[in-house]
Amino acid sequence: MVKPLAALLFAPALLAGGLQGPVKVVDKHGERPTLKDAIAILEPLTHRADAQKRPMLRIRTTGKRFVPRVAWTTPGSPVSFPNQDHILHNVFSVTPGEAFDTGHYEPGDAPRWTAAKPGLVKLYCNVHRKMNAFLWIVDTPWADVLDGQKGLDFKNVPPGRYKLRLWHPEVGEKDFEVSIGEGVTMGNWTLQANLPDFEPHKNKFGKDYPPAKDEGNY
Ligand SMILES: [Cu+2]
Repeated sequence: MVKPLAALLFAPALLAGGLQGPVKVVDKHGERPTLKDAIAILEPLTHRADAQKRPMLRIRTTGKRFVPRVAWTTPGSPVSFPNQDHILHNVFSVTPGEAFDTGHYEPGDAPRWTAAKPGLVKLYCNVHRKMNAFLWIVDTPWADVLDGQKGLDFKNVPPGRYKLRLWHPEVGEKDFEVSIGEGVTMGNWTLQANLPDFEPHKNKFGKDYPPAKDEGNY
């Protein structure tokens, strides 16, 4: 029986679907043992599902790294950058529409920022050339960083058509269209990692980073 579209539009809360299945990241050495830094975002194509405001997302600087390196939140939700090192950091983004600059900040400080619009924000540190992080701003309730998991497991997803976006720093974005029915819809996805682990970038002034005295400490 064909369901009238109106039923899908107005009754999604009554029907609980789901999307599950393994995700693999493969490179020239074969399948990677972990999905570290992979993220999955599920966006409805056939109905609206508004993203909720999220609690404070903390992206720590520790050991001259951002932790987590890949994260997500929603437009208007707060983000902070606690400095847990014993040195100064300076987080910035030059992503169009999401540019910001914390300036230098001390150990123990945690400057705050709020994302405006959906998209990928690339975060760097103006002091440390090799620090990078990726923050997805998503306008959907369904997003998940896949670290420590074998694959997707989205629950409480109303039936309908969705765009599934899978992303990893060394893969880029791969989009899939999926139809989710009542009950759990299964799938499996393979991502090819063939981009460099570290994308070269300029500092916040658009210049090359000066040679760092402590480059050997990474
Ligand atoms: Cu830094």
